[in-house]
This record gives sequence, structure tokens and C-alpha cells, in this order.
Amino acid sequence: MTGTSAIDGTGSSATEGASTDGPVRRTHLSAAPPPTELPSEAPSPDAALEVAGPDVAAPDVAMVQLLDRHGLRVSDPTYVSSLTDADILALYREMRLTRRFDREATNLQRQGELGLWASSLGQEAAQIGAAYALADGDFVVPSYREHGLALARGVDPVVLLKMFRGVDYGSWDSAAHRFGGYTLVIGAQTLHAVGYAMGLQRDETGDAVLCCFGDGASSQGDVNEAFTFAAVNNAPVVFFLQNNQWAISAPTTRQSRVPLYQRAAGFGFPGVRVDGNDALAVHAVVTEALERARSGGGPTLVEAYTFRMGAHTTSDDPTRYRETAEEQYWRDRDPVDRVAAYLRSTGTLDDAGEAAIQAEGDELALRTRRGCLALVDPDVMTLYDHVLAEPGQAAGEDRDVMAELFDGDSDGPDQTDGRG
Ligand SMILES: Cc1ncc(C[n+]2csc(CCOP(=O)(O)OP(=O)(O)O)c2C)c(N)n1
Ligand SMILES: [Mg+2]
Repeated sequence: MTGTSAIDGTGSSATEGASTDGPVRRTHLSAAPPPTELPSEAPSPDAALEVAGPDVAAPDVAMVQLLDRHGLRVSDPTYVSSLTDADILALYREMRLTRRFDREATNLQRQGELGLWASSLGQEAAQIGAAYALADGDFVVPSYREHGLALARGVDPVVLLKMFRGVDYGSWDSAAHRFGGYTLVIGAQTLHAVGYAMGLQRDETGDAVLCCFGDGASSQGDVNEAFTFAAVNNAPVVFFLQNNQWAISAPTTRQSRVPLYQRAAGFGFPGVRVDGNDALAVHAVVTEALERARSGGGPTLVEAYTFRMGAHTTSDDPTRYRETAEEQYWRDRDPVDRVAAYLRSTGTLDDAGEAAIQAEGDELALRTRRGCLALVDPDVMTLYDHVLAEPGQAAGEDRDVMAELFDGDSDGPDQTDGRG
């Protein structure tokens, strides 16, 4: 990942040119698509209706893992990490800063400064591991929870908050950051991602698209259409499914009778499940998938098996539908702590290094808070900006009515700030 990071602004890269080590290896991905491991007896519909408990959270099939939950390096028959300890330290730093930023945004919402916040807590390894696999030219199509990827792609944290404060609809420069706008319509962005990838393919840029979506989105028609289009067009796209176990209050058992990565086989492209709380494994798997996409090998579905540690959004209360035991199961598999344990075991991280990252996080949080509080409400007439290339008559009339109503006063005749 070589783009300028919003976190440090240095544009430094820990992983420039990174690829999986060694000669070209036969992998699950280069091999024929994995067989669909349907259970010998299909589960009863009743089983699918059971509410997820701690045992349900345990993966039902093996997944790629390179760093276990205690921070011990483990080997995978297929994937090897290309990351040095210095790379892993850089990755750890971004994970910690992402978590600190996310906590500050949650606090800001609780204090009435944001209308809503969708926390990325628990998904830092999935997002930063994937971010480090990107090349500069690759384009990320996010959903709405990809804050780690956003920061890693250089989006300013305060600009990221704007739409959650209700002062705009998302205003970072997608082309400059190679990071698209957040999409709240579940799954819709997957079609945009495939269309964009097909454009890259026709322009022969050699770049790929990383398309983010969730386990709940995988049930949407849009996502299944996107898979079909990507497959038949051999589009350079990596479908990056963060399976965080929940779609608001619906557990993944309500989305599919087979592990989600296995759906790829039915569309004719490879699928792989990776431990989404293992940044090294996510980096290795996404690196390989992106390389295949860039080199004409077509789409891959990467299912990052992770957990949404917080509420769906700040308007949600997960105690209404899930057990604390499940949360504890995943706390024991924290994606950030395991990297710290590894780095400490190798002497790459000590108390002073940890304190420095903590101080940097606090500074980022303060900068974010100050910037957020300084955001001003936009002039209401900017609502019409950038909507249509050639505003038609209807839009013009609508605009005139609005202008008359507000009479140049952007606070409007009867406007509440709508926050909180
Ligand atoms: C088309 C559509 N249907 C329903 C919703 C309401 N909704 C918002 S988030 C969400 C769940 C999404 O779950 P998942 O795809 O797993 O993503 P996660 O929030 O877990 O990251 C739903 C159903 C929506 N925003 N758009
Ligand atoms: Mg989900």
C-alpha cells in the first residue's frame, strides 16, 4: 500500500512491492475452486433459525491463519506472509490508530456531535491487512464501516465524519484517494465496483478493485448480480466480504446454509475464507487475489471471518439479540492484541513503542474532535450542487422554490439541527 496515509501523512510504505514469497505456488485459489462442502445431510431449517451462541461463532470450516489468537506464528499449507517485523509494526500502528479514531467518533456521537456512527471495532485486521495489500492504482469500493481502509487510503478523518454529522453526503475525492464514497444501500456498491472494474479492464490499466460488503449484503440480489457480471466478464475485482457474524440483529446463520466463501464456486470463480482477525493472513490472501485480478485471472471472493465487536451503529443495542458469551469468545481473539503479543515476543515492540503509538492515537483523536466541532453547516442551496451535469427544468424549479423558502438564510424557516 503506497498511498499517502491520512494517519501519518508521510506516504511512506511498509509493503511497497510486497507479494507472497517464493516461486509461484499452487494455491487453493489457483487450483480448481474448492468443492462445495455441503454437509452429508442438509441442516434442518430449524437449525438455521437458532440464535447464534458462542459455539456458533466458532468457524465451521478451516480458514487461512498465519497468526493465532495468542500471537504465535502458524503455518498455512498455501499462504506465506511476505511481511517483515517492521512491516507488521507499521500495520499494527495503523490498526491501533484506526481503533482510537473509531472510539473518538463513537464518543462524539454519544455527545450529540454526530447523528450516527457505524463502528469498525473488531474489524481492524481485516481492513488494515487488506489495505496493505493494495497497490496505488487499485480502487476500493467501500460499504459504510471501512474506516480503517479510508484512513489508510489517505481520507482525512474529519472529512470522513462529515456525512455522519450531516453536513454533507461524503465529500472526499474518490479519484485522488482511490477510495469510493460510502454506500448505505446494502450491496448496491458491488455493482458499481464490478462496473468500475470492467472499465479498468477496457482501459487496460492493470489495476484492480477491492469491493467491500458484509455477510448480510451477501443475500442481496445486487451482490449476486455483481458476482455473475464479474465472472462472465472476468472482471479484475476482489470481493472482500467482512463476515462480522451479524447483519444488525440477524446472525449469519440466517444468510446461508453453506459457508459464504463457497458461494463463489457456483459463480465460477475462487473463494477463500481467511481469519479476518489475523492481519497477516488477510494481507497474504488479499495480496494474492489482487495479483490474480490485475494479471487477468478474474474475480475472487475473500471471506474475512471476523466479528463486529460493537453495536451495528450507535442506534443499535446488541444486548437485545446476542449473548455476552459470544462477545467474550471474540474478545479472546482480538485482532489488535494478537499482533501486539507477536511484536513483543520478537522484541519489535516495547513499552516505549506502545506509549508512542498511544500518544499518536490521542493526538489523532484530539485533531478529529477539534475538526468535527469546527465543521459548519453548509448553505442549504449547495444541496443542488454536483447532482446533475445539466440541471433540467424540474431541478431548476425545485431549486427556485427552495431558494424562496430559505430566502438566502441557510438556517431555513424551521430547521432543527437533527443531530443526536
Ligand atoms: C437495500 C437495503 N436494505 C436494508 C437496509 C437496512 N440495513 C442497514 S445495515 C443492514 C445490515 C447489513 O449487514 P452486513 O451486510 O452484514 O454489514 P455490517 O453492517 O455487518 O457491516 C441492513 C439490513 C439497507 N440499508 N439497504
Ligand atoms: Mg455483517
